[in-house]
Amino acid sequence: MALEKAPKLEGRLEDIAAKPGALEIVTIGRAIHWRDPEPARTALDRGPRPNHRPPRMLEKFERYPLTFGPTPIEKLKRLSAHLGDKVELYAKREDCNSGLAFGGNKLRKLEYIIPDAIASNADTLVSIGGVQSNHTRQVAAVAAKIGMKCRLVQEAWVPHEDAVYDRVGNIMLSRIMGADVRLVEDGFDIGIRKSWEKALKEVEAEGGRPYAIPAGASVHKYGGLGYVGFAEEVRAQERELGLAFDYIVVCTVTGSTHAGMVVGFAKDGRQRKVIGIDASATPKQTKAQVLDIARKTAKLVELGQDIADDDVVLIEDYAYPLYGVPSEETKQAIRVAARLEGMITDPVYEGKSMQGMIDLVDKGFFPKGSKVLYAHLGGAPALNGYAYAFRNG
Ligand code: 5PA
Repeated sequence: MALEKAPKLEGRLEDIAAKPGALEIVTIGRAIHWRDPEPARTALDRGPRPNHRPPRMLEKFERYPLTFGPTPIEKLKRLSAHLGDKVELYAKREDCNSGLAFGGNKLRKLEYIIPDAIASNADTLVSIGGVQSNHTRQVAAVAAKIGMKCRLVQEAWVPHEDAVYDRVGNIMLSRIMGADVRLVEDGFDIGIRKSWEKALKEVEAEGGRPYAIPAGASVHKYGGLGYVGFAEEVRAQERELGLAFDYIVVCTVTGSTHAGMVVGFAKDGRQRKVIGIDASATPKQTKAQVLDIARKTAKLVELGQDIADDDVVLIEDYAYPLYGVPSEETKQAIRVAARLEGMITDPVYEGKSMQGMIDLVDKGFFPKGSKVLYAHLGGAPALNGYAYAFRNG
């Protein structure tokens, strides 16, 4: 079959090339390529777009844009109706926040961490997670995008049924993006891990310049900032939409997503309306980590008020049977959200917070008429590792 001819664009290309900072045309054979003569002037390098101004609480922090901008909020009309229209459910689609390897919550966090990585003169991002970690996949994508190397430690956090669990989904994407992926046998723990510290030393011993990003980008000095920004973004969207959310539902594991929200929503007194759904199955440790990150982040952004123990609301009832293993109820919640809204949640994180939200609506936890915002934090690629669980849909 004949190749399609290159489109005739000469006239238009001249116009484009005349503009300052425009693309330069390079002809190689018959194909026409575009080259940016001033890489520092691409839209992303120029920094936030006008509709993506830094949230006020974060003005003093440097941000490296990795996301499209404010994430959409959509009404979950059919799911609300299915639950008897007792409350109005909405979703903020953090899962659609970026073109970087399917996006997700870590990109919002990494926007405030990457400037530090670049300033440190590192050449390798080093991070850790389970075999199907979404976080490590997003670190791999960012490393590719900014031209750094990436070393990932993938621990055996989850007992699994699928033979290809360590070949598909997130880990496959990280491999495709060129990350150096190392599997280790250690089990689940959200704390600082020996295997990760070892990887940092190894990269150094090999002559590299590592930059350390802990599990979930959480226990990092800037790990909580991204989700402070989420709260400010929600406030701006509430003004536009002419409504206010009574509750925000968030899945919690390594803690900086929830912690950032607590600090961000403390600004208008809504921190206890952030309902964390634990998916770690080690809730004591997770809650302590959320509190610690929230307190440090509050200082960092000069919130001007203390974070109390009770400001972190973490519901422990839905993480069973284990981290990374979906219960029958979690699988059912995934099907319900998929069949009523076409919205895909995963068996490790969002399926559990979806299950939690549905159950809390059923139980009357939210007063009648409440507006509940479900933070959809991503994670769908992991579904590929759970084909057996969904073999019949
Ligand atoms: C993750 C985390 P926190 O870790 O900030 O509490 O976020 C929980 C969470 N939803 C919620 C999705 C889709 C997530 O990926 N993922 C981790 C990973 O390694 O992917 C850090 C655990």
